[in-house]
Amino acid sequence: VQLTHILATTALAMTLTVNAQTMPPSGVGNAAQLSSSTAVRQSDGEVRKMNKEQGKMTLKHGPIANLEMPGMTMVFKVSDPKMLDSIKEGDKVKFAASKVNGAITVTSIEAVK
Ligand SMILES: [Cu+2]
Repeated sequence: VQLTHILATTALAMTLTVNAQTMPPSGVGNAAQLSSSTAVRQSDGEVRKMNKEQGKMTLKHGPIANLEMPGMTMVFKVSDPKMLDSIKEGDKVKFAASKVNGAITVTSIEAVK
C-alpha cells in the first residue's frame, strides 16, 4: 500500500513538474499582471536639459511616489530618445519614471500647457 502511495505521489509530482514547464502561456499573463501592478504614476517636473544623443535628460521633479523619491533636480535616462522630440527645455511636464536595469528611467513624458 505504501509503495503504491509513493508511486502515486511521484506521478503527481511529475505531472506538476510538466505543468510548470508548459506554463509559458500563463507566464505571459503573469507578465501582464506584473506590468499593470507596477503601473507608474505620473510625476510633475520641469525640463532643465536634454541630451538626445545620450538618451538622458535633467528634470527638476516633484516627489516620485513609485520610486519613493522626494523632489529634486537630477538626470534621468529616457527609455526612447524620440520622447524628447515632443518637449523642450523649460517645459513643465508630467512624466513617469521607473527603475530599468538599475537606472532611473523616464518611460513617458508629456508637456503640460
Ligand atoms: Cu530624483
